[in-house]
Amino acid sequence: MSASAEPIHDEVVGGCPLDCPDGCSWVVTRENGVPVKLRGNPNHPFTQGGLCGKVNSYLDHTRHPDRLLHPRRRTGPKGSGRFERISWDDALDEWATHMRSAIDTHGPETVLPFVGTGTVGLVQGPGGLGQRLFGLLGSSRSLMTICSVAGHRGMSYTTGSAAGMDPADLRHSSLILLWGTNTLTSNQHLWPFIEAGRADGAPVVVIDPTRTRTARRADEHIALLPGSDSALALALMHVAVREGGADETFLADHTQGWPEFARSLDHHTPVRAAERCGIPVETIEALGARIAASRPTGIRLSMGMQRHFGGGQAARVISCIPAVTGDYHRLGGGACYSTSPAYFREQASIVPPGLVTRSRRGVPNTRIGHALLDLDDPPVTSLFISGANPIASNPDTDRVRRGLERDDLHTVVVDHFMTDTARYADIVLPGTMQTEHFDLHDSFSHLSLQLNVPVTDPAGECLAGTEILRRLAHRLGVNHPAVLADDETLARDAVGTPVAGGFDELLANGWARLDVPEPFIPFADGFPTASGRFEFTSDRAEVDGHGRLPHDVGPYEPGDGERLQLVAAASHHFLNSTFANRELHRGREGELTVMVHPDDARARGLVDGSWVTVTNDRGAFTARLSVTDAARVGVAVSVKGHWPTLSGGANVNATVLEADGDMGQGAVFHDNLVQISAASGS
Ligand SMILES: Nc1nc2c(c(=O)[nH]1)N[C@H]1C(S)=C(S)[C@@H](COP(=O)(O)OP(=O)(O)OC[C@H]3O[C@@H](n4cnc5c(=O)[nH]c(N)nc54)[C@H](O)[C@@H]3O)O[C@H]1N2
Ligand SMILES: Nc1nc2c(c(=O)[nH]1)N[C@H]1C(S)=C(S)[C@@H](COP(=O)(O)OP(=O)(O)OC[C@H]3O[C@@H](n4cnc5c(=O)[nH]c(N)nc54)[C@H](O)[C@@H]3O)O[C@H]1N2
Ligand code: SF4
Ligand SMILES: [Mo]
Repeated sequence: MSASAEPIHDEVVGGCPLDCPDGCSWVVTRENGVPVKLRGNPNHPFTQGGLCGKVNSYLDHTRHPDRLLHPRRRTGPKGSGRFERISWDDALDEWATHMRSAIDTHGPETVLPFVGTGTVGLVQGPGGLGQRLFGLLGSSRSLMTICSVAGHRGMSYTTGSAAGMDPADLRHSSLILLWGTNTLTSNQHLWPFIEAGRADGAPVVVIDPTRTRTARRADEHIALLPGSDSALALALMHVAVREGGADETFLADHTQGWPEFARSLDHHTPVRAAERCGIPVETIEALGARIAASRPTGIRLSMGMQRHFGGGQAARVISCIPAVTGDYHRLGGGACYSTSPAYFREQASIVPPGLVTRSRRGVPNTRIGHALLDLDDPPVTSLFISGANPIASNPDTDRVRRGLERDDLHTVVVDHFMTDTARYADIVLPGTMQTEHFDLHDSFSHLSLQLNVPVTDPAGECLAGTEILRRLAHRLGVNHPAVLADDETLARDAVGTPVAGGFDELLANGWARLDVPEPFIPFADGFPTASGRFEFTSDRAEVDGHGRLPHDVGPYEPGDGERLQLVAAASHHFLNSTFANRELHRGREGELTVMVHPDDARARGLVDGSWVTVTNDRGAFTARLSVTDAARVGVAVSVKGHWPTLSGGANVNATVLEADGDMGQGAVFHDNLVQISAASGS
């Protein structure tokens, strides 16, 4: 072989686009300009060189034979999946023509952009994509309620920010509480930091109704009833105070309303909580005493525990624990729900203020059924879905489906695959993947920004979401420069000043730590609340209808001794419904399964391995039964993400209630009573 035939290799740093706390930085190796290898960035302090089992094969994802490569127009009934190939010009002309006539007839709020979490990039994801164009048009605004809003709202009343510590500082904790998080599945790059804390003597306690793979690796697992976290946390503080764990100096100097809150704890005895949580009194006594004695306690709470009717209040209550013990001021102490508020400045600037305010009607993205079936002033008649698969991921599939079936609704879906949702579109457009477009990423578990530059041309005729909307804007006659800005400009606008070296450092390194102190003791100079103190009492919460004091709010559907509480959280091998159409991932994950405790199976005459029907008055799905004490009595356990069309027609969300949680109209995915019986014919 001649020397000139030697392949040329280069490496480009980018980042994972997925809605995962870890926000990994990755390195793509190219051979003669073609991506051939993908690995975690060894220089990134949180990624530490590894990705995850879901994403290692991402380059295969980009070349998957089922990938959408051309625009398509539907030729069969909605849902049939029958489409024909059309040109980009035809697709965009048809969309623009329809949207203009919808706006003429009903006004701009008839347009609903629904941008999901397929990518959470600040440019291509829900924070940025289309915000400027749709803001300028005055269309309805999609509110990101589906994931984490209740917890953020709950903590805003006490600490003022959900970024209550750097999760990596759990390595400095003396006691580690993993509260409603399946870390080894949905936040796995945090695990080495937890192990480092454990190696230094910190016990790891998992508080989760299910014996997850994380719970199995912990020193203690507290399997409380779903939706009872506030009761547990209040009782733990009751015990910790009684055992002398209150830091009176911190409480006097840095908090508001402590005497009133302390009095309210009197009622929250371990005996009372034990009954509400379905756990032994001794468990609560022992953990309360441990919290009193351990300086500091580090709490990683996560989204699972707030997907309940009382979820916002639960986050508010749990955030009180490190205030009682003064641990917010100690390295390795505090409560971190999400580091995303640490990035607040740049998220705010992706949409110039003048372009946000023209949209008046906010539509929670958990309530797409309601938006499509109930709104009539004006009705939604022009729907744009990008990066979302509501037939798989939204509550109450039947309502979502009926909404999408409406004859007078024009739907455009941008995705990578013909998802269950795309089948209902009038027009399906092929979007670029992460190796093909420009983006910028924050994280909800660490403190750096990741830049992603395209490393290859788009597959087929795929276009980035931003480019699709620029082309649509031209056709709608919208020529505002902020709307037509290119992707790099959007990213530059978004960065503002939060990294020390600015955008150029990001361009050079692919990632940069936020310009925040190291170590990160977020409340060392005061809490970002109205008083500057930690607010046990909150006038604002009272005005908002959430009570002056943090308190216990029960589930919407509490266990009734007969039906089971169904919790369906993150699967290990899918990311929401992403990858759930891939053989590799489906093979590892297995079929849709529901776990129940042996006592609950016996009471219903159900046999391990048989097919069962899981029902309530909202709908039903069929699953394989696994009889195991990993599920506690009274609770059924499944996972989110299976595609209904690949799982017998329905997944868990057929049974989930489409309703608002207590705060921020958050989702109530895990607040769900079901009946389980043998599937007919089995
Ligand atoms: N592999 C994988 N990783 C993911 C995802 C995925 O689908 N797969 N999804 C991503 C997304 S979008 C998000 S938002 C995060 C979500 O990840 P998490 O924030 O961890 O949320 P969940 O997976 O919903 O639930 C986590 C745990 O909470 C428990 N839980 C449910 N109800 C309660 C309760 O009332 N109290 C307590 N204490 N625990 C409860 C569940 O049993 C579950 O083990 O993960 C991200 N990472
Ligand atoms: N039962 C139950 N249901 C849940 C949850 C639960 O805990 N339990 N969790 C909820 C949570 S936390 C979330 S965040 C939601 C997630 O729900 P969604 O936001 O709907 O996420 P996905 O279902 O993964 O669908 C994302 C789609 O985006 C596509 N995609 C990926 N990248 C891009 C891109 O760059 N451009 C475009 N146009 N498309 C792209 C993917 O192919 C995929 O089809 O699900 C919720 N659903
Ligand atoms: S899904 Fe999460 S863990 Fe996996 S590569 Fe992406 S950010 Fe990292
Ligand atoms: Mo999420």
